[in-house]
Amino acid sequence: MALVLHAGNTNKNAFKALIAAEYTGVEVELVKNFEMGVSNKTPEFLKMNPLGKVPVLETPDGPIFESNAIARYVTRRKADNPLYGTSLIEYAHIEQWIDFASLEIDTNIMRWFIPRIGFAVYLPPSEEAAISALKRALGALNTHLASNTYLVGHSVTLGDIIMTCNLVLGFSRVMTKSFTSEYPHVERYFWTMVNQPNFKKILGEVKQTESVPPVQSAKKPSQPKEPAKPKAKSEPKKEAKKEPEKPKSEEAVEEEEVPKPKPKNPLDLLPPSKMILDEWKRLYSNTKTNFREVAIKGFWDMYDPEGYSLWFCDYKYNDENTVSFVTLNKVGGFLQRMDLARKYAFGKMLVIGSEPPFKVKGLWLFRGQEIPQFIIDECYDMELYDWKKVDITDEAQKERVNQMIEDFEPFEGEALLDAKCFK
Ligand SMILES: N[C@@H](CCC(=O)N[C@@H](CS)C(=O)NCC(=O)O)C(=O)O
Repeated sequence: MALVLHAGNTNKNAFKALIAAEYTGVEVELVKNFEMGVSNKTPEFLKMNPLGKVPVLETPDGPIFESNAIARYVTRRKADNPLYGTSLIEYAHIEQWIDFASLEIDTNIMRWFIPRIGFAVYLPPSEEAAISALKRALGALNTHLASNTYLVGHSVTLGDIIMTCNLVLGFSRVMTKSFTSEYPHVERYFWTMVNQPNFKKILGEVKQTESVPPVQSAKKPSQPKEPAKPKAKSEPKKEAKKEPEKPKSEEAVEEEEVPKPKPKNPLDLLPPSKMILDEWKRLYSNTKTNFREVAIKGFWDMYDPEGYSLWFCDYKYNDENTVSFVTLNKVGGFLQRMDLARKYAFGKMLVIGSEPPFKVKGLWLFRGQEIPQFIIDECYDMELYDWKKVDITDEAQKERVNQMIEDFEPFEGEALLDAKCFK
């Protein structure tokens, strides 16, 4: 008889056991008609998991909660299982990666994602700390995957299943391509995993998010709902184990997210511009030599002063920039948060000086004649800088633009610690 898994069909924690079941052949079925906030708050459910959280697996020997424990159980029901490695040391390494996936990857993705969608208080320094811890973990994972196809050994193990399920939420909700491109081996690993037939059957088509969700105001914790009325007998029964759709972090989240028609960005309503931002970004990225003659000249040939404006920014608190990596992380975090403006902006951020305190100065190209209001509203870093519109009739200012685009050194008499580009 199949083991019954209590969770909705978009729960990434439930996917762990369902994928393990595909590999081991152990029969696991999602419970029928599960309703988040109702089914998991009944007295019967609370006897299985006093926290009222999902997933929970019913077994002939009693219930199990905590998704990793459930996935381990489903794996170990099949003796001599390659999902658990072939030696004690492989077993230990699989356990190591399971903990890493949970404590270093999942925790930080959640600390980034959950406040953004209003299910916890949004605090910019906490978000910065979460992103920076996540980057550290992804860096370490990337290094490991540079010389390993799988986390352990030469085939999929439970470590890969749990890691991938945790990454699914990151890739599909907060980690944009510009964020993950720093970790090419993680990208290769992730896309290989989610396209394995046993993963794909459960996860469906996975798509990488194009933007980080804008910060929503904190939501009140959801009240337990009235239990759902029994359904009429004639109603067709849902399939127990159907193909999950888009992965979501928490079904509670999914429930409360009422899809609203996306309002058009006012910048899309501006008169069309002859300047195609992506063409400039491509030219910038593809120019490897003769930068001045090719990229800078190309920029001014393309530049449309009616459709776009250029801005210098100057960090207001440079005297606080006493530690190089903290300063670099601060700028990295800013660019990360500008993700929502990718269609409408290009930027260069210079970290200047060979000794602390470092100066942070930037150049931004924005669609329209003003700094877009939605960026000011959504990206708190904007107020940490003084902004000045570039006067392109002033040759000195134009030359400063050129130098910032091309990472000219020395910049205003000083060496560059780093130059970051937003494109
Ligand atoms: N560490 C747990 C996390 C379980 C969890 O947070 N479940 C969420 C849905 S993904 C839940 O049931 N939330 C409902 C609640 O908090 O009442 C696991 O891996 O199973």
